[in-house]
Amino acid sequence: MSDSPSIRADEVREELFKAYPAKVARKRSGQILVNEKDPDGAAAPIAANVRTIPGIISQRGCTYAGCKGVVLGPTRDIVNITHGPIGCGFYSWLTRRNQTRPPTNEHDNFIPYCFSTDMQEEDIVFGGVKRLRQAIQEAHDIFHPKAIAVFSTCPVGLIGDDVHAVTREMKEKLGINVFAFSCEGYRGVSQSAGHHIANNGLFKHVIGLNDTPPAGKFNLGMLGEYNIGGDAFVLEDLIQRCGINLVATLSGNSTMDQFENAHMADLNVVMCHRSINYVADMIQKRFGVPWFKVNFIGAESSAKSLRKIARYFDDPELTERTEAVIAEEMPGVEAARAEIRPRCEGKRAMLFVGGSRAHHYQDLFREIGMETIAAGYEFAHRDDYEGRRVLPSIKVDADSRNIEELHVEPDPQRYRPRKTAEELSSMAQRGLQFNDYEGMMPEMAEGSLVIDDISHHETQRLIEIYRPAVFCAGIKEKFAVQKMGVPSKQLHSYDYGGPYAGFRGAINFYRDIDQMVNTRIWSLIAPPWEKETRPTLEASYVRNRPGSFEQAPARE
Ligand code: CFM
Repeated sequence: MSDSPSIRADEVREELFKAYPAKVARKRSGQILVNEKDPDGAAAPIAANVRTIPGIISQRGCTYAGCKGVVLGPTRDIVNITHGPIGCGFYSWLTRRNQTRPPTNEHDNFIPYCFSTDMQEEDIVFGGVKRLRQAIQEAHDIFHPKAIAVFSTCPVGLIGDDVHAVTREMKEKLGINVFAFSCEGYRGVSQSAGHHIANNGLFKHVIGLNDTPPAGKFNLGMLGEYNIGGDAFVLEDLIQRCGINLVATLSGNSTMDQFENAHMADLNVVMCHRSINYVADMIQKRFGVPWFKVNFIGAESSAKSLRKIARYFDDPELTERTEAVIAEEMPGVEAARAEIRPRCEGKRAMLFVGGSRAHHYQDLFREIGMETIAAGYEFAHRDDYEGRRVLPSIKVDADSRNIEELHVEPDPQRYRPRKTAEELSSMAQRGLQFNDYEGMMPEMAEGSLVIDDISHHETQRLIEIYRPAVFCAGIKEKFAVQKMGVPSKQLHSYDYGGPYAGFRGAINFYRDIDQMVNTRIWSLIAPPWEKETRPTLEASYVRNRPGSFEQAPARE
């Protein structure tokens, strides 16, 4: 292995800037940090949720993707119509592995379909509302769905089609819920803006429509879980075995009915903070449902999260059942760990993903003895890096101000605090932190690298210098990375693998990573730098500090 503890992160950081013009280097210097924490554990401020530098080759997606694909995409019984040229619909068609399981084949499942208005030049010139009206009517006549949602793409915003007027009109005409999202791709700096727009739209048009009290004794809402690779199936099973009733998930394996009833839960737990924190806050403000952050990625984290939920409901029987479930699951996890850990121990991982997983998956790597030496999000905000403690100090720039902030008040009839202020504060004193997320950086090692919106150049240099055992990213980077002789695990789609959530998921992950980092196949690929002659940072390590850095050897 070439992993050397003596590679200095500050030198690597400087190295990354070298290829850039001064202005670019200056901007990137705020987004690339060597993790340092002050005595009370607070991380240094990072520049995040800012515009990508044109031409830098970012991993990011667009606002439309965040709204249509991420938040609404996993729900099976809404017909989601992309209003725009066919490409936007086509490229967001079945590209995310959000699975769903309708109770029978007779139940609606529109996920396999791609609905688009297929705008043509004529529509761009004369306006596309006629076509949109027609598409909604057609979808209604053919599929008779419970609801239809419309998603605006860039040209729709540019020509000014009033999609909301059309959906209001069609809602009236058809007698079903029809609503639209102004989530044009350019609307924000990344897909993150799309999450916010989706959260707002769901809150305005869907959540709270059905006040039927849920049947369970302990009623839970799961926010920010999208059933990638079947994760939600694992979690639904765990939750049900503990004796908890899942009222709604936003939005893995979900239905429109669940969204309408989501405000009737007695507790909301948040998995992916970035994509759904707005809904969590708004439900709390209007309906009185408290929320806290959980993490079901990693066996230890899963056990901790289940116990946290049991503590909230504070019922001896529930606590007992929860402990029994954990006790059933743990031996399998421990056996897998005992086998795999010795083979993975000490190896190094890099994680550059989305707005949540670059943090959560560090727990899974830690469980098999692997260290995360560099990590970053594509589009997260400072609170996801540094924790929600920095929220008051985040400066809202023009791009964020562009996204509507809903003003939410307690509902005069339906606001029902699930716990009194005293109960909440006594729970907080006993370690149940509500409305909180500690962020990624405080949990990462001092001296590790944290990089926001990583570029292709930086990816390549990091791999050349550190030669990690695995590089976790997405499909855009995967093959470029593997051509350098380093395995790449997709943490968006899980490649063909998963589920990775919960205990069973942890075992799947250990096994997949074990195979990837211990296969001999990578030694058969000659990486480009082995042929390089120009002086490089890694070469200078060999020169200046003999023994501190081995030149990339063939992996044996
Ligand atoms: Fe949340 Fe996600 Fe993520 Fe995300 Fe995503 Fe995703 Fe992701 Mo890809 S909602 S922020 S916009 S956990 S699609 S399921 S894997 S980038 S880290």
